[in-house]
Amino acid sequence: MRITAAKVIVCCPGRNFITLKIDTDAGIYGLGDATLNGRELAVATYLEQYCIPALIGKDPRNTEDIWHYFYRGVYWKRGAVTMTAVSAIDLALWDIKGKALNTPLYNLLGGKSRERILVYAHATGKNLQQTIDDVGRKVEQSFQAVRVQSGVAGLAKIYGVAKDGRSYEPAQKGMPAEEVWDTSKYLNSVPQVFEKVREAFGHDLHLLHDVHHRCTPIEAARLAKSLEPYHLFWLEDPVSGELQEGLRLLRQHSTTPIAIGEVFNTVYDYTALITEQLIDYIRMPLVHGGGITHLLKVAAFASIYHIQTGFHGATDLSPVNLAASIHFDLAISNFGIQEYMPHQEVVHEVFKINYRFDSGFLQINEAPGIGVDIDEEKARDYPYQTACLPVNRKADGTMYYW
Ligand code: GCO
Ligand code: MG
Repeated sequence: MRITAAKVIVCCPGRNFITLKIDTDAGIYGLGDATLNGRELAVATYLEQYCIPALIGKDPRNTEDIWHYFYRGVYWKRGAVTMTAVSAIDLALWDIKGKALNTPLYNLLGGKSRERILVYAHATGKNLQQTIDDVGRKVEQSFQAVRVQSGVAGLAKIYGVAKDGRSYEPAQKGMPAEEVWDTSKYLNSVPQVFEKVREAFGHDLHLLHDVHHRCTPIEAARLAKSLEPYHLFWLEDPVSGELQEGLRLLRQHSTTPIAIGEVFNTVYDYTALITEQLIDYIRMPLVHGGGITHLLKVAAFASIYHIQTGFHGATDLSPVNLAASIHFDLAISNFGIQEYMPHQEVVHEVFKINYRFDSGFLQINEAPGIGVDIDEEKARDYPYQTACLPVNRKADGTMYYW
């Protein structure tokens, strides 16, 4: 089998998505997600200018060799743009492999280790009451795990809290919006939120929280310690991702489980976090972390240290990534949980999906490969729109982490 053509499909059904489509002489094509929120066209250009010409003529079944061609073979390695392109190629090739063998992707990864995938939902509110109401809605929808993000008095806008009645989407049209941050107000507020949520919903519901990289190591240690009575499923990204040593301080002070890595791209971003057992869940998604080929190795490496997966699954990753994640989650033995934010309905005009949510879990059908298809004509109805993630400043104007 040979690769005969490949193209990048850019569309914006509610938000921007980049999809790589690889064609073969067997009449089979594969799809890979290449969406990098707010930097979409950088990946599209990388693929179009530097990868697609080199793919033509290669045997798509050689996923290992092709992965190394675009990773090891390239002098300028790693980084979000490069690795998202590598991921998209890898996902499309595994999609082709599954279709060629007429079997769902999970069968190529070891078969099923479980029948369904535990997911967590997002609950948000501008204040405590709204947040508790939203957790209640997720419980009614049968979610067994809920990530809780609440507004903080005195902060106008905050990561994770949706605009009234809308699902949360942090990217905004045009150049980055500016938000104002105050760690002290945040640290005082979060434990009170979890105290009330536990009071209202008891102790069986799994609760999660995302700090979004906003604490220094000692602040993160204080937060993790103060949340211990509410035994979170995990505390996510408590410190900035690039400072691996920061997690040591947190670990000395708290038993709250830690998840980290949605901004990581290769195993080299977190070898210390894994080997020193400074985290409990890895979050690097297939779409940014080198696809199936790399994540299989990272998940196996993490499993030796009793670390589980909890893949990033925000709506800025396309249905192709979510379906691929479900296959992966079904197959590996150290699966922990999957983030699940349902895409807006308009997304499903373009992407035809093969998974469904049922009673707290995601399930996938037996379509071969990854199993998601794209309607290219529909995609053309939704052209790209410039949109960026916000930036954050402290009240005195100092640039901070968003
Ligand atoms: C999450 C993430 C997202 C990111 C977003 C950035 O845990 O789901 O933190 O909300 O902010 O994916 O593009
Ligand atoms: Mg996060």
